Parts: sequence; C-alpha cells; structure tokens
Amino acid sequence: MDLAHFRCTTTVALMGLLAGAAAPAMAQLSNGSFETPAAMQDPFMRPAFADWTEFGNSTLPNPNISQGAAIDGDLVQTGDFNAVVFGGFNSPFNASVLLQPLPVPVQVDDVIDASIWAGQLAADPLILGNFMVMNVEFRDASNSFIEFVSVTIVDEFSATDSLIEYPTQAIAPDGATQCQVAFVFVQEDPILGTGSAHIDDASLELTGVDSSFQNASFETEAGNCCVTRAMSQWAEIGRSTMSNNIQRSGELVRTGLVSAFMFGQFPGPNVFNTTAIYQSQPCQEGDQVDAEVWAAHFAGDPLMAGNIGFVNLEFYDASDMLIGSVVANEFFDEMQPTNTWVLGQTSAVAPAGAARVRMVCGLNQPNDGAGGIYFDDAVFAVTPGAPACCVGNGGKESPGQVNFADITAVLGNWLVDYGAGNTGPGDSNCDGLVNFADVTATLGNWLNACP
Ligand SMILES: [Ca+2]
Ligand SMILES: [Ca+2]
Repeated sequence: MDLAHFRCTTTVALMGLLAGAAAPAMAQLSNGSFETPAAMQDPFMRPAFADWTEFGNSTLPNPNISQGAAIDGDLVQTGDFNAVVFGGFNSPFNASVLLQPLPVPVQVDDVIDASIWAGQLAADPLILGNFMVMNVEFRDASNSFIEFVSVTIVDEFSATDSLIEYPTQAIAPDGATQCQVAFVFVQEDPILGTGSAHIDDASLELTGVDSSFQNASFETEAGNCCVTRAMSQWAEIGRSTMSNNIQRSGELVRTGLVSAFMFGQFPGPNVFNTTAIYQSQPCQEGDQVDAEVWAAHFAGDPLMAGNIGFVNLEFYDASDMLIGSVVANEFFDEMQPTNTWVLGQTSAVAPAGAARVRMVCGLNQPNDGAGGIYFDDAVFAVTPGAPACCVGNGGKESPGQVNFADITAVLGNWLVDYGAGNTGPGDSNCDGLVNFADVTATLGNWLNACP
C-alpha cells in the first residue's frame, strides 16, 4: 500500500469514527424510499419505480404496483411517496413483486440487515388471505436461489392507517455470492381478494460478519419455495433432480421437530455416489476442530448393505482449494439397529494454509442400495490452537523482530529444558531445550519479523 492510499483510507476510517457509525453500512439500496418514479414509464405505467425490478404488474387502467403520495393521505414514512401494491386479479396465488439486489457481492458469513416500513389503509384493508412478505434472498455464482429469510409484513391482521418497521437479519450461507431483497404480495382470491399493502423506506445493508455454527438441529428451513437447499445454512452435495433426496424430516427426530434426511441418487448399478450436506467455519493452522453428529435409520426403510453414513472434516485454503485428504469417519452402516441414534465424531488440527474447514454429513451409495439416513444435533467447534513457533524468536523476548534480545535470552537460559511440547525464554526453535540449535535458529533468521 502506498502512503497516499494509506492516508486516504485512514482519513475515511477516521471520518467513519467521527460520524459515530456503530456498524459500517457497506451498501444501500437505491430509491429505497420510493421517491423516484421510473424514468421511462410506458403508457401502461410499468415499471413504477427507478432502480427496482418488478414482476406481476398489470396493465392500465389500474397498475397494481404504483407510487402512493402523502398529499393524498397515503402512508409515507419519509419523503413524499411510498410504494402501493395489490393483487393482480389474474389467477389464484398470483404474486406481485418489487425487488432489488445488494449492489456489492456477498460471501459466506456476511451479515445482512434488511428493513421496511409497512402497513395498510382502513379504507382498503387486505382480505381473503392476501399478504405481503419481505424476503432476504441469497443466490450462488450460477444465479440459483440457495436460501432466503422471509417475514410477513402486512396481512389481514395488521393494524390500519399506520406504518410499522420490520427489521430482519440474515447470514450468507456457504456458496452465497449475491443477496437481494424482494417484497412479494400474494393474492389468494383473484376475484374478491381486495386490499393493498403500503411500504416505505426499504433498506438492505451488509453490516458485519457472523462465523458461528448455525442450525445445528436442522430446525430452520432454507426457505418455503424456489430454493435449491432444504436446511438453512447447510449446503448440499448430490441433490438428485429426479428425487427429493435431501430433506428436512419429522419421521425420526432426536431433538426438536425435524432432522436432516437423505438417501442415495440411484444413478444405476455399481455407480458410486455421495449425497451430503456441509457447513464451513473459518480456521487457521493449528486450530483444533471437533465435529460430531447423531445418525439413525428407520425400520420402515433401513440402509441396505454397502450404504455408509459418515461425518467428515475437509480443510480449504483461501482460494477454496481442498488441502490434503479428507478426515473421514464412516461410522454408520446397515448393521446399526434401526430407530436408534448413534453418535459419530471426528477431530483434526488445521493444517498449514487452512482458511476454512467444512463439516460434512453424508451417505455413500455404491450400488443403488435402498434406505435413507437421518442426522440430528450436530456440534462443530473450532478452538484456536497455540500460535505457531516463529523460529528465531521462540521465547518472544522481543516481539516484532529476531534480534540481539533473542541471543541474550538463549545465553541467559542455556541448557534449560522446558520438555518436549513446551517452550519458554531462549528456546528460539520451540523444541523444548535451550542449546546451540537456538543460537543457529536465531542467527539464521536474524532481523526477520516475528509477531
Ligand atoms: Ca418515501
Ligand atoms: Ca432436530
């Protein structure tokens, strides 16, 4: 980094501090207050708003997504206008949608805060099952929906003639690269289902990072439609397009209401395939990683011989490349008693270059064997390890640099034996013993940086 750039970024950071920003907002929607109509409105009044994408807006004389005005007594939170949405009156369960993407990419563990003010008018209340939701939606690099968080913001039971704020938060799951907010009005009765939703001051911001383990008991679904995953925060491997082979299930449950259920892809005899779910956490070299999960199979659909359930750990570098071999525990086979939960555990120390570790729960199916496996109550912990030895400065006599203080420490602790696996002042190569090897280690790394 050049000095000018450093000064520039420092100034920006200081300005942020002076402004008292508690959480840095990384991006913000355009036209979130719905003040700006679309620049090129066609004669049919579509679309209604600049910077928003619409689906399901109908034609004149009565567009069902439009701008409402405070001057007309509409519900406006800030500025002069809001967005008014009602049903399309064209088919049952028709949806009318306003959506906008976050203008920056997202990555796993990003925390996204969304908010909207929403309400209805006593003069035009929602009836017959009409409702509007706010969805915070994540997509992967191939533009597939992977999961979303949904909150109902207006329905038949909402208060009238006032706006209420609905804040919500979502965490980007493994594989997420994009986020968008969508306001979806659903009309169940396309003939009599009158009433409109009124919204203002939409926001969608990247506000932080949350790397904690999520959805350990699989209770939270990934969304109620349109998504390519079953369980929130769990990415999937081997979802079959022919069958729904990864599901949340209430059939065999250890705690809560559901477990994670999966079966093989049945690609044909003697074609080995793996079906699995995974979640990742950040880690670095030396961290202790411990994972465990309970598994069971069902008396009505037991695993056939050859099918193997596993819990594995996989380490990835900063470029998302697998490091070394998979740490595997194939703990569950057809010999396990049915309807009985069995604990599978695995542990490892993060190797050099590790940036993230995945906990993978899955099923190997070598030969079209029938039967499925249920997982519940996962534990996935990353515990920081001891800092790696900075050779030449093992005793940390002069943090920051290998220098004369380290030589002094070696000589001052000559032949002190801290024991294998331990270290202390003067033990520059961290082998437990202070001797001539430490002089060599210090001189060999003379003036190198050491944290
Ligand atoms: Ca407004
Ligand atoms: Ca559960």
